[in-house]
Amino acid sequence: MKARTTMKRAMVRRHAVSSTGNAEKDARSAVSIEIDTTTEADYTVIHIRDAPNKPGTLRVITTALADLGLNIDRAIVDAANDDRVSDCFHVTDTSGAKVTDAEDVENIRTCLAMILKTHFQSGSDVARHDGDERRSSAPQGTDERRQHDLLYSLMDRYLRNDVMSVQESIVNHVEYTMARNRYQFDDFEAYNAAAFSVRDRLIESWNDTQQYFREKSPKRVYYMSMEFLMGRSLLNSLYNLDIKPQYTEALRQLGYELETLVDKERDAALGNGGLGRLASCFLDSMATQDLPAWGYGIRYQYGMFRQTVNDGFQHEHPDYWLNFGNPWEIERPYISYPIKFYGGVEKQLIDGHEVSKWVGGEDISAVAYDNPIPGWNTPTTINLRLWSAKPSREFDLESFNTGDYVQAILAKQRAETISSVLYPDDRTYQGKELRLKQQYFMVSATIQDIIRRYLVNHDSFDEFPNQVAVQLNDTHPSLAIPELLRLLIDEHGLSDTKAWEITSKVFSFTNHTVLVDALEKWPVDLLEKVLPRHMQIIYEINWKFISDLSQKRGEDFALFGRTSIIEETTEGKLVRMAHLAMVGCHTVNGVAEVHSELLKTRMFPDFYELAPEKFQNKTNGVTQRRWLAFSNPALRDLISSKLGGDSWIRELDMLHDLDKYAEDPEFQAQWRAIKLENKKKLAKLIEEKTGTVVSPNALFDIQVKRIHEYKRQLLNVFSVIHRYNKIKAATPEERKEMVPRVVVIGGKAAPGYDMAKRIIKLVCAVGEKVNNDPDVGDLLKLVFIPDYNVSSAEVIVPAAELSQHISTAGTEASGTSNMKFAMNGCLIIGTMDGSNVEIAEEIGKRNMFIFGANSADVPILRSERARFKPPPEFDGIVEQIRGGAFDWADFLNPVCDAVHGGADYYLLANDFEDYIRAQDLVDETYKDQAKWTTMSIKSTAGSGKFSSDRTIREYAKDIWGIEPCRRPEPGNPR
Ligand code: NBG
Repeated sequence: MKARTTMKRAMVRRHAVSSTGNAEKDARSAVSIEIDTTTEADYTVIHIRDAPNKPGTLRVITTALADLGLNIDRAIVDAANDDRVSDCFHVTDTSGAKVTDAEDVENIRTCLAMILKTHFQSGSDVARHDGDERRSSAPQGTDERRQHDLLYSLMDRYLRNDVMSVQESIVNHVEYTMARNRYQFDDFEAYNAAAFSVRDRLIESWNDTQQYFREKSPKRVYYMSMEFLMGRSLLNSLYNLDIKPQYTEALRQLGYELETLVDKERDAALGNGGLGRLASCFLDSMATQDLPAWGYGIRYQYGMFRQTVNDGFQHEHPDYWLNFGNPWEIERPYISYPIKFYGGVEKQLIDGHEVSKWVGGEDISAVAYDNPIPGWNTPTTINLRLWSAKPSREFDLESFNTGDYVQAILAKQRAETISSVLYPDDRTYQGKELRLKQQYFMVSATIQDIIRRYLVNHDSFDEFPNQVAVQLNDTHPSLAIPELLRLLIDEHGLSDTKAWEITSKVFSFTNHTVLVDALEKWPVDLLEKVLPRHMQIIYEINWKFISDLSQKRGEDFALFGRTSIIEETTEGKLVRMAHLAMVGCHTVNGVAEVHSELLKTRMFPDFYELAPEKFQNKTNGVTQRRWLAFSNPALRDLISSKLGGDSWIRELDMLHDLDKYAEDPEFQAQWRAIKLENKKKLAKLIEEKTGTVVSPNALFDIQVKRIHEYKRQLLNVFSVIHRYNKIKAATPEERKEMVPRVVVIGGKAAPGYDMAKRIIKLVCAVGEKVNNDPDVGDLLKLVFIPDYNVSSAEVIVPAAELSQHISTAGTEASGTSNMKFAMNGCLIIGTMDGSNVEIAEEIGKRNMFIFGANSADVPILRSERARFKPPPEFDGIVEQIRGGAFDWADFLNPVCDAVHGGADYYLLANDFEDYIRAQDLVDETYKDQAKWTTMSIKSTAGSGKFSSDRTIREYAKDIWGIEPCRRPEPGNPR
């Protein structure tokens, strides 16, 4: 018996065609089938000639032959022209013998003719575009040409998305990818198999998109970020690929609920909060708008820690998100780049030129993991490339040669630490060496990858700025500037001037903070040790910058000191990363209008004066796909029913039209019914996570975000205590008039942020008291929802009726959850800070609950706070906490100290009364459900501006200079 040969191993050779074969021509498809039993000693040869070049033909034939019990030993595919193909198969029967029996031959021919006829008449398979690549790269030699044709024929169609095919692909993954029994797999395995089968479809789309980008070679944007807070992928991919109904049904028939499987996925939590989530929303918008874009970041082994809260104390647990595999990524072991640390710089003479060489030190490798990012309602799938640190091959070899095997293993472990953990602090920079190494690791691998891609079709760097735009998500990746210079000068031999000319046209930088103190600075000593060559380059950049400045402004040493990239302090010199970014980038932008103004006036006034044209605003946005259409499907359907379809999911401004229905009682009733259902789901989640039962009929009031003093969760707790006191003091009659409220607070505290942890404790302590007080009942509940993350946000946001964005004015750069809440018809109670200001412009202040000092007044109030007399209510609450009303008085004292006795940096006491006034107005308004619903509908209607699609369009046009590049729809001619 001959071993069965797979198609992939088929030998492709030309064989003479027998003239003795009998041919049958089907009139409709004009296929000729000849079966030759004489020419070859060991094989029966089947010729199929002049078949229409329809995708899937090869698979249909090979499946039919297999069904007939034939082994295919060789296959020759000859796509003579674009319309017709001729295939030839050498086959044997199950025992490995040639088929000669006339009846068998006839049977084969009839079956093939029938099957092909059906195939050519049906129209279900979708052709993949061969693209220019096929034509241009088709080899000239006959054999190679045929191998090429065979490959294209084998990959000429997309996977089918009917229920049967989906099931087939799921169970195939159960068996062949996960090696599980086809009839016995649990929910997690079913999730994995479904995810792998979706990934197959993503890969097809990804491959074809990348191929199209390669052909068209447009200018690309590279979004570099140390954080991507992606959340889950299954549902998002199913929606974006428009295959959710088929998967739901396919799984249902197999005995699984899609909804249950969705919950089996671990969040990809490679980010802290707003900055990382913004990066993920941007990827979605770039893909949906067909931009030739790439995301670049780090594949942390441990993402954002998992938070548990025991007795009110936060505990951090490692996030083992990769332990059970990650079906969404594609490992690319062959895409790897060397990354160096430490060592020194030598001058070498090369071709008579003195060149700097970074030598010695430690070498590791950065290995690529690709994560396909599908767009919505488009054939485009872009890539998020995350780097993982591995030991370099050279290093291993060295250790092997010196016989130090154990050292080699230890070095391997050391190398891997670089991408092991995400730093969980989103605002303070601790100057840790490992963090610096992470930044450089990401930056260097990315820039090397960008250069490699560019050089595929360029032989000089002249076109580089016309082909490459790099966006730096905050200063974290700003070492990319000296790294590009280093590679251009030291590795590619460009002059300093030329290299700078190119570099200064490539990068742009987004700032995400309002506080000058929060800007990233690295000690020169550390940079010099870890990246000696980069430190030299930074000095050169600075020297050039200061020289230019002195030409323009004369010897203004104070100005030099303020703007220099190097800051001299008593503890030593520091590199100001924001200044490096400012000097090396062609634009800098803030993330909301007020923030961008603060950049000019408060944070970088000197730079603004020197180069006002560099400064821009790009108000943040969020993707309405994940945050409204997918996480709130009932609301999506209701909106679509009024807006004549779902085009608004791409053009969010269309939501304006909902204004018409804001007062329509029937629409309002539907709107409220959806909210109620969403609240029930959240009530269930709250009970599961905290054990507290809350009534879905209460007003759901939410504040979920990282715990920070500036975000003022404390002010929220104070108002809860105030409410509690009011309930306790009220008569039963008065209590009947009160609006029941569920206050939900959630968010993580940085592990080293003591005050934030005490605030969590206070929330829990107050919750403990209030939730168990029989006088209070359903009138008030306060719950701290642990481990707030993207997936819990997908349940929380659609259920919220009121959400709190109450930072001290001038402290929150933008805030983005406010946008998600508003989109979902949630009213905002907030200060005139960050993007609240623009939300108020769009939705109307009268549809929000605005309170508090404005950002212009804050500095004055702050300077006067020692003399400020807090309202008696406020003092009373402080005394209550100090006096042990919620127990833990000693532990909670520092929290009180921070807002009392002239401290109160974030002005809680100043804003308290106005905040309570706004809260009272919330209650009053809620009593009038028609009015509340009108405001809720108007919130959604006014949130069109806050789509990240709009933000990305602005970046593309004003900063990156890139255009959409959409590959043709599969199945449509270009
Ligand atoms: C955050 C700001 C938010 C802003 C996001 C996204 C960081 C360092 N900054 O206000 O605090 O919405 O960035 O721009 O995470």
